[in-house]
Amino acid sequence: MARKSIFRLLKEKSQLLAIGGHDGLTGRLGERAGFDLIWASGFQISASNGLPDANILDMSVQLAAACQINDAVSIPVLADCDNGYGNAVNAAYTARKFSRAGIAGICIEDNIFPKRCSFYDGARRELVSAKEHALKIKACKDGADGELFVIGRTEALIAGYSIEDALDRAESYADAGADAVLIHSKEKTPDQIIEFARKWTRATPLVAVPTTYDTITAAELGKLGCRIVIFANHGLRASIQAVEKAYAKLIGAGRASVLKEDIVSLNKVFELVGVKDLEESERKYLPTAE
Ligand code: SPV
Ligand code: MG
Repeated sequence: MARKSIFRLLKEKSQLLAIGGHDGLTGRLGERAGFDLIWASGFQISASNGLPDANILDMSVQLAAACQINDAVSIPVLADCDNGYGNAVNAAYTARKFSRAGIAGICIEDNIFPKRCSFYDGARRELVSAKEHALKIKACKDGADGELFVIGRTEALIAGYSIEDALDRAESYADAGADAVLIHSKEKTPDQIIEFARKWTRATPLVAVPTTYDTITAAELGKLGCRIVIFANHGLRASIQAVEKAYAKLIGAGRASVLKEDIVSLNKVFELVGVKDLEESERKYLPTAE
């Protein structure tokens, strides 16, 4: 069955929930849990390479990870394409490559190149001008091969700008043709997002990433007009905690059975990666001994 587009899913459902992934397995677990989209998270892809989220990995590595997820799932993949890996020319090429690879959507943020993860401390964050980013979004829409859902993301609130500045930026990204606008915040409460959403008058849907303001529900964000909610990195963080605990137990006990209650069975892994299909193919296509 053909994979549904994000445009189509947004017509069918009032809200889409995305879960961060970085490879085929994390994508598949997200699909099985019932999420609508897999967010090919730059943060997670970087972390899974043991690297910070700072444009250290290049576009082709992010594309390969998004393709790995795309191949493992049948729901759409929404790829975090950071700042488009350069200027509007780089971003247009990014849009073409991701769309040709069958990735359903991309998200482009107004951080300068190289970017730094929204949550890292340090020097005042610099953004490209609203005009430059709006043109970048237009370049992505024009550069895509076929239907590509393009999210224009503003880091205005992350960079310490006012709600009004964030609204101005978001409006210019909507005017430039963004299919949705992601408004990001690193506050512990959702107040900024609530104020922004209440003042948002465009028809362009909003996207929220409730990582730090984590008590608000997706349903509450939906009432504010957030048609897409991205739980960006929770799989990664759950697995780091689980693996750290298991390793500590194992090295302490020196006996694998100590982890009986903490790990899935081998059969569960076999099932997740499709060993039944492998066996079926072997029966069908490999010659049997005479
Ligand atoms: C990511 O998952 O890489 C994101 C979301 O961009 S966040 O890390 O919250 O900025
Ligand atoms: Mg990111």
